[in-house]
Amino acid sequence: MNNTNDNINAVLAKFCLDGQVSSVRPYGEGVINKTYIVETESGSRYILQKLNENAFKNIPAIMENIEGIARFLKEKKGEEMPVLEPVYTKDGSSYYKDEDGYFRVTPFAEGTICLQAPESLEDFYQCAVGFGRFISDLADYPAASLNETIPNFHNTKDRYRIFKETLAKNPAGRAASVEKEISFLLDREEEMSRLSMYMESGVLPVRVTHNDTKLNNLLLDAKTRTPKYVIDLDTVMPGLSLYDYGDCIRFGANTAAEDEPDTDKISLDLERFRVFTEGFAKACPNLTDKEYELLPLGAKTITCELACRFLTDYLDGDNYFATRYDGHNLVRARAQMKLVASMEEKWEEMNRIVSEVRGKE
Ligand code: ADP
Ligand code: GN1
Ligand code: MG
Repeated sequence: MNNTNDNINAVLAKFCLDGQVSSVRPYGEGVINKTYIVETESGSRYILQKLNENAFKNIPAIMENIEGIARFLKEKKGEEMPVLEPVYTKDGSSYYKDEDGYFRVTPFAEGTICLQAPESLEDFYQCAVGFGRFISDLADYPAASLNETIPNFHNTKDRYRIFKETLAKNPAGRAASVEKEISFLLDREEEMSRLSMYMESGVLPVRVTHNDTKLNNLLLDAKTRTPKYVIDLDTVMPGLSLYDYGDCIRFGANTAAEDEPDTDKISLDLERFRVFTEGFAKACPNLTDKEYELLPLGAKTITCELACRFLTDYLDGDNYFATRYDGHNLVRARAQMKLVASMEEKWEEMNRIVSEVRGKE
């Protein structure tokens, strides 16, 4: 056995795995949970995750949501179900808790690929289909039964409140060095609060949404490059279609990585924006007129919201997102702000593309 330790083995021993564990290695590029790939002597592979208790205050509630969603989709879609079922412990639980924290196991999705960026327009179209279909598949899920795993997760207005509170306290003494970034965010506060208000007032329909639709939270079939599984279901909650649409645009229609330090490389790719919009409209056929109209604002809001979250975490001393170097959260925040600025430059074209796509539907 390599790269493992007694505790992880003790944890894995609680789950119903096929065969003796032969290796455990860190895996993937998630920035919230700790993810490992586990192999057994019989050749089965699994994903083991230690869940982040700082981000998630009620992990049993998350697992209850995931169990409910998996059960619902299995019944509705059978073999075609777009999520993975948890592996249960020998006691029949979908997670295990010890003094180190909460752990869960999922079968490793064999024959799939996970993209950190689209490799072609077709890939990005397929991501839109995958995440869009997830919303349509869950349209008749009993939303009221879902636990709110992170309260106010995409309440941008509330994200600004926390940002301003952190700024006032300035716990890491970094505020003076980021005045330009602070002004950038404050200048957009009113506009960025609009979607949260439309959600509260019923102008936009509340749907069951994923809420964390980075490309690397979707696994594509390696052969057909079509959507196979939506993963990272920790934040499935009632939300807006615009958040799921927006987060995908933010990550996948950016010409550079979300933490690119050279902001000259960052802009919104309008061709990708168009194909994603086409795929999302096809997969989510019942978007309302208001949802269509506000798709560009969805992309901008979620990007600015994340800029706000990254800068808040930087000001706070880097306690939420995993960072790989000093200043990583500031680099991320600046990258998101550059993408917002690019959206502002291309605002008319974004709106024109959305109208054209809508006209064809
Ligand atoms: P985080 O919340 O930290 O992003 P994820 O659940 O997204 O955690 O997992 C991190 C990465 O691990 C994913 O982006 C993906 O590459 C990989 N991964 C997670 N679950 C599976 C799975 N069941 N099969 C294959 N790869 C997976
Ligand atoms: C986190 O969990 P992961 O790595 O897919 C975060 C998202 C951010 C993203 C930025 C629960 O996503 O909201 O958009 O990082 N998830 C949570 O990379 O906070
Ligand atoms: Mg993830």
